[in-house]
Amino acid sequence: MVLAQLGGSISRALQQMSNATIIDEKVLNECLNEITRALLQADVQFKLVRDMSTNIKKIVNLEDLAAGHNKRRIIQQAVYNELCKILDPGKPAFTLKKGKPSVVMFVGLQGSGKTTTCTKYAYHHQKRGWKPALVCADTFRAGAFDQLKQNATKAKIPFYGSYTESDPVKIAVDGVETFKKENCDLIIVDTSGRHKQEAALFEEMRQVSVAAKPDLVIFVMDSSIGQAAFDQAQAFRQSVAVGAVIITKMDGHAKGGGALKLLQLKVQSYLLELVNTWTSLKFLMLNHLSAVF
Ligand SMILES: Nc1nc2c(ncn2[C@@H]2O[C@H](COP(=O)(O)OP(=O)(O)OP(=O)(O)O)[C@@H](O)[C@H]2O)c(=O)[nH]1
Ligand SMILES: [Mg+2]
Repeated sequence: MVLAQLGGSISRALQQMSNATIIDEKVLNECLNEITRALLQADVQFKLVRDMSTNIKKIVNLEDLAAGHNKRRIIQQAVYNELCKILDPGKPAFTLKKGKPSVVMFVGLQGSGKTTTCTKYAYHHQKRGWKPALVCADTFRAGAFDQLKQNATKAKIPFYGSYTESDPVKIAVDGVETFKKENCDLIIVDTSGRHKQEAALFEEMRQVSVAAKPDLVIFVMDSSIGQAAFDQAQAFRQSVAVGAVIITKMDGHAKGGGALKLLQLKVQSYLLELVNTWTSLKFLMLNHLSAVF
C-alpha cells in the first residue's frame, strides 16, 4: 500500500465515524479496526498498531464523556495524536544554517537511487535559496562521475569529481574544501553503492565519512525492498551515523510499506538518529510527484 493510499484509508475511516448518527462503542471499534487494517497492510509493526489502538480507547472513554462533549472531535484528535507519536522520532530534525557550510553525505546500496536523489535534494534546496554543490565520491562504478555531472548540469548545480583520481576519500575531502571556499552552504557527497565485497563498501563509506565529516548522513533506500529494509538500514547504521532516510521509487511500486517499516526501526531503537526520516520522506514524495527533471 503506498503512503497516499494509507492516508486515504485513515481519512475514510474517520469520515465514516464522523457520519454516524450516534457515536458509541461499536462505531469507535469499527473506526479503529479500519485504521488498524490499513496500517497492518502498509507493513507497520503489529505491536505498534495494537498499542495505538489501546491508547486511543483509553483516551476516548465514551462512558465517561459527558453528553455535551464533541465525541467525534475527541476521537479524531486522539487518532491524530497517536499517529504522530508513531512518527515522531523525539529529536529535532537536522536543519541547514545560512552562512555555514553543511556537508550531507548520501549512502545506500547500488541502484537505490543515491545519485538521482542527491541531485533532487540539491535542486530542492537551490529552489529555496540555498547554494548547493555536488561531490562525486564514487570511483568504483565506471560512469558514476558522468552520471552525476549530467544530472548536475541539467539542474545547474556546481559539481566536483575526477576521471583519474581513484581514492574516494581524497575526492570527498577536496570537493568539500573546494565548495567551502566557494561559500556553498550545502555540500552533498555522493558515494559508491557497490564494491567487490560488501565489507569493502562499508569500510570505504566509513573512511569517507571520517574524512568529509558530514553534518548529516542520509541513507537512501529503494521502497521495493519491503521487509529487507530493516536489515539493510541496520547494517548501514553500524558503519556510519545515519541521521535520515530517504525512500526512493515510491512512484513505481505498490510496496510503500517498506517506508513504514522504518517506523519499526525507530521504535526498536536501532536507528535512534533517524532524526528527520519523515521530513526527508515528505521532501521526496513532493519531489518525484513534481518531476524534477
Ligand atoms: N521510478 C523511479 N526511479 C528512480 C528513482 N530514483 C532513482 N531511480 C532510478 O533508479 C536507477 C538507479 O538510480 P541511481 O541514482 O543511479 O542509483 P545509485 O544508488 O546512485 O546507484 P549506484 O551509483 O550504482 O550505487 C536509475 O535508473 C534511476 O533513474 C525514483 O524515485 N523513482
Ligand atoms: Mg550512484
